[in-house]
Amino acid sequence: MYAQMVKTDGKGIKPREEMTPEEQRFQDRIDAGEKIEPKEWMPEAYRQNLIRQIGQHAHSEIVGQLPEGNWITRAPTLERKAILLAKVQDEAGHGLYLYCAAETLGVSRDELTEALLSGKMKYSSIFNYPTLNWADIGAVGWLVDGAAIMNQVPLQRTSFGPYSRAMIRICKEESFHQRQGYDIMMKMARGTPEQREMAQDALDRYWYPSLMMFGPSDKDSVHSAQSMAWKIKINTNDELRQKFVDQTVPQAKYLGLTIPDPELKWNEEKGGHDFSEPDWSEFYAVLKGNGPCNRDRLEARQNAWEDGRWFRDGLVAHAKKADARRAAARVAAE
Ligand code: BYC
Repeated sequence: MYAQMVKTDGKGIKPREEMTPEEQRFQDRIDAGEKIEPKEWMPEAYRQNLIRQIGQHAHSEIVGQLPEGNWITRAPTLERKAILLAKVQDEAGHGLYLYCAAETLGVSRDELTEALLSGKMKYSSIFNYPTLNWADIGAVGWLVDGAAIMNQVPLQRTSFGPYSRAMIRICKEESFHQRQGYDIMMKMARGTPEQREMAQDALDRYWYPSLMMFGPSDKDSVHSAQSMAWKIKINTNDELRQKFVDQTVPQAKYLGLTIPDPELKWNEEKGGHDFSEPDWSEFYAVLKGNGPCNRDRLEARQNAWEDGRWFRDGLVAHAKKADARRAAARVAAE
């Protein structure tokens, strides 16, 4: 209901016998692990689905700068400030790699931005939660970047060449981001009783929103089946959420913090933890625009877009003049 219905021929995955010979050849290439490059033939629904996922991923990187940017001026030391500044700058770079990858599919960055600002395209639900204090910056790095890495490492093997190559670069930087968050948490968790309390409170508030980052449970995921058949996605939402929980539990234990889930326990049989699902009604409310910070985040992007208009116009005017000069020089030389 809240999904952009990218048409996959009506009923999800098309059976092989209903595919055209071109579609069959395309699927064979995917199954053989080949990368698809921008100029090559691809089904229109594959192209649209990629634009949707890469575009939303790019928007998440850009909007994701806002909650952390909020703390650059208030970082507790010069070193923490420099580290946070570098991290936020990295996120801008990630957004740019991803917008470039999306552009190779024939959509412009202006179109993607307009779709974000009009609410047609989403960005990750997590960035609609506020960063109230310095411990939240630790929790964002540890949990949010930790969840992002869990999702992004397999995406390095995604079938679309430019997306896969962007993910390889992004993943290198994300591991540094996660470690800087964990380092802040370690300082706080081993600091004064008040600092420890702040670290626990940040974990309490960020735990379930971080679990929501992986998307709805598999039974409610609209795009997973087709996206996985096309290797746009490599794992299901629930598979990655489980891996994230299993990875994070010992990290919380090491910090001496408690994950806010009384149901959390090791399940020997499945070789993973049992845990409580997030409140999905909250997730859908956030997706509909009713999270704590949705309005602020979009307003900030809208203002940035308007404030930058003179600069974009200047660049286009400059490029046009340079083209005209080159054309005139060519004519003169003939
Ligand atoms: N937030 O069919 P489903 C980061 C939407 S941040 C908002 O399962 P799909 C970073 C979904 O788009 C992480 N919307 O979808 C870290 C769909 O609606 P539409 C960004 C969500 O695509 C620190 C509908 O719900 N990472 O990197 O198969 C600092 C149904 O879901 C969310 C990526 O974007 C959500 N959490 O699976 C800065 C990774 N979850 O589009 C930045 C790439 C679901 O039809 N993306 N929805 O309107 C993916 O791997 C997949 O798109 C998802 C969702 C796993 C997120």
